[in-house]
Amino acid sequence: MTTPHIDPEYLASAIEPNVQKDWDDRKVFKVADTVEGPHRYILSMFPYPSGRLHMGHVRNYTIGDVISRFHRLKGETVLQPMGWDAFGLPAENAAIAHKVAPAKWTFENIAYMRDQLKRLGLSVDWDREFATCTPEYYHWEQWLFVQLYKKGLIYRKLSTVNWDPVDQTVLANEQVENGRGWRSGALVEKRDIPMYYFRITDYAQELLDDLDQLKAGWPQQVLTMQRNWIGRSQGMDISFPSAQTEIYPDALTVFTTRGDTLMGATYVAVAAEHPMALKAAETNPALKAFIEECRMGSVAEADLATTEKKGMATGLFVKHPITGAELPVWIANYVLLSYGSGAVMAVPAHDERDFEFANKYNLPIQQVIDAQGADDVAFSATEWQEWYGSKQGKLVNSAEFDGLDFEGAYAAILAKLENTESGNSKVQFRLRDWGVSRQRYWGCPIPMINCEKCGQVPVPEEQLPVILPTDVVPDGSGNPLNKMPEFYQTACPSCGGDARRETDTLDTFVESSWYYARFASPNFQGGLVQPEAAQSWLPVNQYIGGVEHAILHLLYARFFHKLMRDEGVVQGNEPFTNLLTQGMVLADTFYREEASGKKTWYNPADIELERDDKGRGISAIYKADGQPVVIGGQEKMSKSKNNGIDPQSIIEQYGADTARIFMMFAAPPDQSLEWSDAGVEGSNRFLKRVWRLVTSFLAKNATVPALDVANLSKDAQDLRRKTHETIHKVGDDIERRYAFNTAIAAQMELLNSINKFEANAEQHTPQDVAVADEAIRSLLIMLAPFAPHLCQTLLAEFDLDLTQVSFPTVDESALTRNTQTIVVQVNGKLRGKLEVAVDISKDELLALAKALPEVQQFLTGPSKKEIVVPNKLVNLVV
Ligand code: ANZ
Ligand code: ZN
Repeated sequence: MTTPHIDPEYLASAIEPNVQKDWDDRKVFKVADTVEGPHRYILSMFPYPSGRLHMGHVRNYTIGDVISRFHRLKGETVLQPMGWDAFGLPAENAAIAHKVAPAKWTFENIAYMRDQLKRLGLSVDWDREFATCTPEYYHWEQWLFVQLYKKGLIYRKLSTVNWDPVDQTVLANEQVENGRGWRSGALVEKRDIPMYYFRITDYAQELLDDLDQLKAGWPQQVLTMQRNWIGRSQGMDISFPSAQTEIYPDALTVFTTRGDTLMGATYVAVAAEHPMALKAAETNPALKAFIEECRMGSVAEADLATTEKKGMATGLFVKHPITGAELPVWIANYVLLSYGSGAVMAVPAHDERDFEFANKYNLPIQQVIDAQGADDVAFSATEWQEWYGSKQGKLVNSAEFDGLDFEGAYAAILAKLENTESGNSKVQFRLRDWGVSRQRYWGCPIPMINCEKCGQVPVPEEQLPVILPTDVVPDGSGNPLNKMPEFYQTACPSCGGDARRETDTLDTFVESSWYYARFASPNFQGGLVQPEAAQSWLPVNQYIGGVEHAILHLLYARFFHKLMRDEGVVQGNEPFTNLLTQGMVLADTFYREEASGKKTWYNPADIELERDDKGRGISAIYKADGQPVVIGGQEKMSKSKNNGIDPQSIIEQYGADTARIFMMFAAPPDQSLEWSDAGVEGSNRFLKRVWRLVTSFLAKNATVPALDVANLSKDAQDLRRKTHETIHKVGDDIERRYAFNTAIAAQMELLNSINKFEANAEQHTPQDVAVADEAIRSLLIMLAPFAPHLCQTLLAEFDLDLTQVSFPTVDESALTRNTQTIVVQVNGKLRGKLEVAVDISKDELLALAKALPEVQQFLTGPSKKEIVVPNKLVNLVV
C-alpha cells in the first residue's frame, strides 16, 4: 500500500469538498420509496429558510446525521431527508423591507442554505428535497382540506383578530407591540371575521390516550406538556334557571370541576361576550362600555391569570338549582368565553379568583368545606388560605350534604341535579379547535369559493391545486390577493354564478404537520403519499428537534397522522416513534450600558477575552476600540443578545468535521451546549491527532498479516481489549443512550492507547502490526458518523469505502483478560507489583510474591499472616 497522495497534515478544506462531491456523484444516500430488509427513517425538523444556518440548525442536523450514519454502518437502509418549511411571515416582511417577491426571497435563501447544509456533510437523500411553498406540495394539503371540509372536520365561524385600521390589515400577535401595529403605530382594534377551524377537539381524547403509546420513546417532559395542553377535566355542567325569563329566557349553564361546592355558590360570573352579558348591555350603556373595554384587552389565557380582576353586575339574576335562591350575574374579566360554557358558578370561599373578586366587590362568601388537616382552622373572609381550595375536608353549611367528603358530596350533588335535570357529568378539554385562516399572502391558498347563493363551496378536486401567484410584492397594506381579481374572480362550482375565491391562506403549521409523510414519496402525483412508500417508511423511527416545538407542532402532526389514517392514507396511530429534543446552544454575551440603561451587545467574535486558569472569562475587550466591555454570562444564541456564532465561519476555519465533533462532544444532546472557542480548537486537535496517527502508520508501509489472536504480546492483547471495549461502548452509547459525548470520549481514549502502543513501533512484530491495524480501522469506522470526511479519506487508504463498511463487531474473547496486576504489600505497605495469569493458584501467587526482590528485603522473618484478595493484592504480615 503506497500513500504518496495523502498529506501528513490534516487540512479539512483540502478533503471535505472532494468527499462531498463523491457522495453527490455516487448518490450514496439515495433510497427507494419502497424498501425491504432492515430500515429506518431518521428525521430532523426541517428548517425555515430564513437566510442562513444558525448553530441550533447545525446541532439538530448533526445529531440526526450521526444517528443515520451509525445505523447505515449497522447494515440498515436509512432514509434521512431534508426540505424547507417555506411559507411564512418573514418572507412578507422581507418583501416589505426590500421590495422583493416572497417567492424569490425564499428560493434564494433555500439555495444558500442548501449549500451550507451540504457543507456540513449530511448524509441526506437530496433527491427527496422539497419546499412546502410549491404547488406540487400544497396541492395535496388542499386536497386533504377539501376531504375534511366535506366530512365536517373543518368548519367556519367568526373569530376575533387584531386589526390595524391604518394599514387595513390583520396582524399576527407578534406584530402587535404595546397595543399598536408594528408598522403603522396605529392602535390595534379587535375585529370579528370568519375563519376556518380544524375540529381537533374531536380527537382530543385519542390524542391524550395515545400518549401512552409514546412512553418508551418520548421524553417524559414532552408527554406532560402535551397532556397539559390537551387539558382534560372531569366535571359537571350545572344549569341555573333565569330569574327574569321575560328578559333572558334561557337557563345559564356553568362548567365546574367542583360540584361538591355547589352549596357555596354566591354569585355567577360570565365572560364579557357571553350572550347573557350582551343581553343585559342592550339597556345599560355602562355595561356596554365595560364589555367593549374587556374586548380590547389581551386574549391570552396566561395574561388573564395575572391581570387585575375586574367586573360589573349585569342586573340579571339566576336561581340556584338546589336552594332556589337568587344569585346575581356578574361579568368578570377572569372568565374565558371559549372555555366550558363561558360562565362559572362562583364559590368565593373555595376558589382563589372568586375570593379575590368577591372581596373586591363585596359579594357574599359562604364556607362549605371545613378545615380538616389545616393548621389555622378559622375561616377568614379577607385572607386567602391554601386549604380553602383543597378537597380534603367535609361539607358544612350544605344542608342535606353536610358531613360528606369530596367524593361523597360530588356524587350526591350530581345525582340530585340529574334527578331534576339541572346537571350532568361532563368532560371538558382545554384544547380548542385549531383556527387555520390567515389573512396573509405567503401561504397555501384555502381551497374554498364563496358564493352569494350557495355559501362556502370547496374547490372541486379536478381544479386543484389553487395556485398562489408568485410574482407579487406585498407592501404591508392588507393581503395583496384581495387586490387581484385575476386570482379571486371565479365561478361557483355549484351554481356556476359569479363567485369569489377565498383569499385567506393556511396557518403554516399545516404544512409542517404532514411533511414527514411526504418525504416517503416526495414526487408522488396521486396523493399525499404513495401507499407502499408510507407502508415502507412510516412512522418516523427517530424525530429530532427543539423543545420549543414540544406542544403545537407535535400535537398538530399527531393530529394530522390520525386524519390521514382516517382517510386511509397512512397506517398506525402515531407519526414519531422516538423523539429527541435537543438542548439550546449558548454563548458568552458582552455588553456596554449607557447611563440611560440602554445596552449595546457585542458579538463574541469581536471580543478579546482573557481567562483565568480554570477557563473562566475575567476581562473582555472590544477589539475595534480596545476598550473594556461587561461579561454578561452564557445565554441562548440570539439576535437580541448579538451572541450568535456563524456556523459558516467555523466550517471555513476548521472544517465541518471539527464543528460536528465539537457539537457532539461538548454536551449530551438534550442538554444546553456552551459554545467555547477552546472546545472547538480541542476538537480540531483531536482530529489532527487521528490524522497524524493514521498517516504515520500508513507511511511505514508495513505488511499486515492475518490476526492470530493466540499469539499476541501482552501489549497487543491490552490494545486489542481496549479496541473491543471501545467498540462495545460506542455502539451502546449511540444506539441506546444517545450519549454521543461519551462515545467520542471513549474514542479519544482509544486514540491514546493506540498512540502509546505505536510509540514502540520499531520493536513491533507482524502480529503487533496486525493488532494496530485492527485498532486503527475500527477507530476510523466508529468515528465516521461524527467526522465522516476525515474517516472516508483515511479509510480509502486501507482500500475501504466508508459507504460499504460495517460497524465493527465486538470480539468477546478479546474482552477477557489473560493476566492481571496484583499489588504486593508487606504490613499493609505497597512494596511491589506482579503481572500473573488470571487463573493462578493461591500458593503459586504467594510464592511469586515472596520471591519479588523488592519484597524480600522487607521479609525479616516468616510471615505471621498471609492475606490474598483474589485478582487484587497479597498482604504479608511479618
Ligand atoms: C366552581 C368551583 C369551586 C371551581 C371551587 C373551582 C374551585 P379546570 O380544572 O381548568 O377545568 N371555570 C369554568 N369555566 C371557566 C371559564 N370559562 N373561565 C374561567 N374559569 C372557568 O377548571 C375548572 C374550573 O374553572 C371550574 O370549577 C370553574 O370554577 C372554572 F372551589 O367551579 B369551578
Ligand atoms: Zn353558487
